[in-house]
Formats: sequence, structure tokens, C-alpha cells
Amino acid sequence: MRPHQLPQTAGRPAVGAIGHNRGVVAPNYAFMPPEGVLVSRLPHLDKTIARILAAPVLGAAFAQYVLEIAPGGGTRAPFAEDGIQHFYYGLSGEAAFAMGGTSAAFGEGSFAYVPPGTAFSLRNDGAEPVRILALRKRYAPAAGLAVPDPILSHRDAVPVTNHTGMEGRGFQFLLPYGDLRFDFEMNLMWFKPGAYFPDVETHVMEHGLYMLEGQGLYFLGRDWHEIWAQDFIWMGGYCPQQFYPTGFGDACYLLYKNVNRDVIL
Ligand code: UGY
Ligand code: MN
Repeated sequence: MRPHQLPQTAGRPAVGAIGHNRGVVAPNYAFMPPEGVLVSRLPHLDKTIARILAAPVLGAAFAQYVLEIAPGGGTRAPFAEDGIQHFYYGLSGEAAFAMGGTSAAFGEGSFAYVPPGTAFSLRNDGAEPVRILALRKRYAPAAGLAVPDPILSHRDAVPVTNHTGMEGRGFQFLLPYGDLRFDFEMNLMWFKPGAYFPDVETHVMEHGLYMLEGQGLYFLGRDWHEIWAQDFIWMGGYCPQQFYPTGFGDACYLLYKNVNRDVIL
């Protein structure tokens, strides 16, 4: 019998919970199911729980979070950070996002790119909780290139492309692909059941991966990990990686990738 099939008693930890953990923290990657990621509170966010998924203490050169914003919560005042860019992606519920004189409803699939030093506000003025994926990265300027402009959009406005020629793959590049002003990508990666990527990748870029839909097996380092919606993976540079979707529906994850800058020596 599997642990979740054993009789459970309300108010007590689940039977068989000890020792059942899909999470792994290895030197060059981390696999994190949501249940183990504890609550943080942050000074600039009111009535908001932050679950910090990636941080320099883990080995990542960026920070990534799930924000759970209660009704009436969000940024206490317009917020900006010198030298740091932000990215937000709506997971569930509806918030309001304002930046540079523009404001918009921010629901599932909405996203925002906040250039370094730019003030924005993110508020939940509704009656239901809101969940948002957030990312912060120090901007790496490049000689002769301007800082990117702010973006407030929705994934439905971004075409699904497929440069691989492989059946069942789909890509949505949420930030303008190939625009060298940007030093990172945020890509929605779509897979039909069975449409795995054919080779184990090993590359200098780092990833923050948040599973949005479906399920599959993820190869990290030397091991396969079963993954499904709401799981998070940090992959450091040169972490061997491959995804093999399983199940009967599409799988989709949102992938952070640092790009467009030379190696710092
Ligand atoms: O673009 C990428 O690096 C991507 N294929 N990696 C991944 O999905 N783990
Ligand atoms: Mn990759």
C-alpha cells in the first residue's frame, strides 16, 4: 500500500510521511517539491507569504519565489531596486500590476519585466488569494547596449514557435528573443506526451524551472526525478539535464536562463 492510501487522522501528520521526500539538494542542482518550502515574509510586501525557491545561498546567481498575496496585500508602496531587474508571472487569482504610468489586471499567464531601478506596484485588491512567480536578478550591463524597456503583457500575446523541427515541442519566449539588451530569458516550454528533448544538455547557463502543467521525469546530474505541477528545479551551470514527459496531457514549465553575456573571468 502507498503512504497516501493509509488511513489519515485530521490534525496529525500524514501516516508514512517520514522518509518520503522527492526533494534533493545537490552541489549543482536542487529539486524542490512545494510542501517543503517554508514561509518567509518580506518588508516591502504586505499580507504576503514568500516561498523562496532559489537564492545565492543555494548556489544560484538569482533569486526566485512563489508569492502568495492575501486580499488587500501586495507592495506597501511603489517598489524599485537600483541595479536589480524583476520578473513576475501570474499563477492563479487576479492582481493589479502598475509600472511607469500603466496599470493592468494581472491574472494567470500575465507577466511583467521590470528593468533595474524601475518602480512598480503589485496589489491584490480582490477577495481571493493570488499566487505569483517572482524572480530577481542583478542586471549585467553591456557596453553600447541600453537597459531594456519595461514589459507588461500576457502569454496569449506571445506566439508559440518551434525551431527544433521535433513534433510535439512548443516555445513561448516571453522576453524578446535575441534582444541582446536582455541578460536572461523566461521561456514557456511545451511538450506533448512523449515529446522529450533528444539529448542530455550540458551548458554554461543556469536555470530556474517552475513546473506549470503536466508531469514527467527530469534527469539532473546522474539521476531521474519524478516531477509534476508546482515543483521547482534549480540547475547550475553545466548540470546535465533532460526532460521526458509522461502522463496523458501536455506538460509545460517556465524556464529562467541567463543568456547574452560573456563569461566573467
Ligand atoms: O533552452 C534550454 O536550455 C532548455 N532546453 N533546457 C531545459 O529545458 N532544461
Ligand atoms: Mn537547458
